[in-house]
Amino acid sequence: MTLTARRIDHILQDKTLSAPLQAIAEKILNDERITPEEGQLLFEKGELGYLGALANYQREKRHGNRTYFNRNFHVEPTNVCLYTCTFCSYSRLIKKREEGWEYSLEDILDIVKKYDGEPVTEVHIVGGVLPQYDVKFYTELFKAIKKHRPDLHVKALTPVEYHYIFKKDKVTYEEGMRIMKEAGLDSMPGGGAEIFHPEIRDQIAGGKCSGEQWLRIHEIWHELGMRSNATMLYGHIERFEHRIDHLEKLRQLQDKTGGFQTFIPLKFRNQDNQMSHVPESTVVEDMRNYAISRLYLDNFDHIKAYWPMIGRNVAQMLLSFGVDDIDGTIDDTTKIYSMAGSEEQTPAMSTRDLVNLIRRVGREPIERDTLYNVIQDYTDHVFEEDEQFKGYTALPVVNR
Ligand code: V47
Ligand code: SF4
Repeated sequence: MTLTARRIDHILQDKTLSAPLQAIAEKILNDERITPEEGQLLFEKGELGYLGALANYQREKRHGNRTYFNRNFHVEPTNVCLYTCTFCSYSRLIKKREEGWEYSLEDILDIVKKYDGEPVTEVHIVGGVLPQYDVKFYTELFKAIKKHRPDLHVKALTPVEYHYIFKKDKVTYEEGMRIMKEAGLDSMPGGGAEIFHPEIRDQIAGGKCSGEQWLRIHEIWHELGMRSNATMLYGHIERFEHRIDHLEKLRQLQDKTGGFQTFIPLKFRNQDNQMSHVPESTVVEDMRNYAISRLYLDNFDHIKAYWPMIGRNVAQMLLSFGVDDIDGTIDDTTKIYSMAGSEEQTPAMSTRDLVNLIRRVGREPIERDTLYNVIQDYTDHVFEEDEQFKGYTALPVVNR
């Protein structure tokens, strides 16, 4: 019997488990959908071991040991923003704008050009909202990137920016997303979702697009045959019912369009923002949240951990709690920088570091492109630098 099967068997034999939790476990093992009430119960009563075993069962059923990563780089056109989301360190800068940066199209192209010859497959563009970054700016930017490097996947902006620029330039969402597609936009990242429920959204992200508008822009994008991601910013002032409401809305839209690829839970970090007084969630709560996300979003292929925010060690553990994808800068050019409020003050890893992080917990690292086409299987790849450590990592006590 495999370890996963033993863990599941243990749950089913557990006489101390309440009847409702036993019933949910059976549903999950039979691939039946859990209800919002059952999701709520998992948040309230599901213990870490129970949730982990079930989420890992689903993860391995879908992906075996495969763990995906891609090589991308981030461009942030500006770190100044006219919105005032209380969890965000960018919002403070509007009052002292001179301390931030506001890149021109040429500045951004220069950043893109720095990666010429590097084996990156994706540029992720996201930042603050300012009036000069409008439909004209972004369509020219996407066209210019595509002209310079046609094979680079442009994953850019969120409904927060799109809602703002379409309103400002008086174009409908439908028209606007079609214009973006024609200009070269390949996919949309999952940001700006925060918590959809207005009771929380109005307090932490007032003024920017509503939950409904976020969902509608993704829906229109999916109807154009395109793909996107989704996130949830958790662990601040929301309650479990708001998380379930968020997950339920995503699940319903995914039933309708099938256009989401990946769900990324984002742990609220409390440094350098207006919510610094709100304590951060514990690691146990983080792991429970990832596991429940895997169980609830039965129509999402992938659950991703963004390691610069959650930390490498927790990301590694999450590979046994439903996560099958690890994201974060892989910088083989040794550029190091810091990121306020995140777990990692040096959020750059080499391909070798990331591959080894995945292999050390018995998983198979697969480099993918943005649309999950396999680029390279690193399971048995030998890096020159690792030759000397072979004996050490093969110790049974490490790999058990
Ligand atoms: O929308 C802002 C979040 C998001 C904080 O789609 C914070 O592949 C925690 O969406 N603590 C942007 N989170 C990042 C994002 C993302 C990241 C990686 C991959 C993908 C993808 C998307 O970051 C924002 C907001 O929800 N955020 N401030 C904070 N203090
Ligand atoms: Fe920060 Fe985005 Fe809110 Fe602007 S809209 S304050 S960048 S989270």
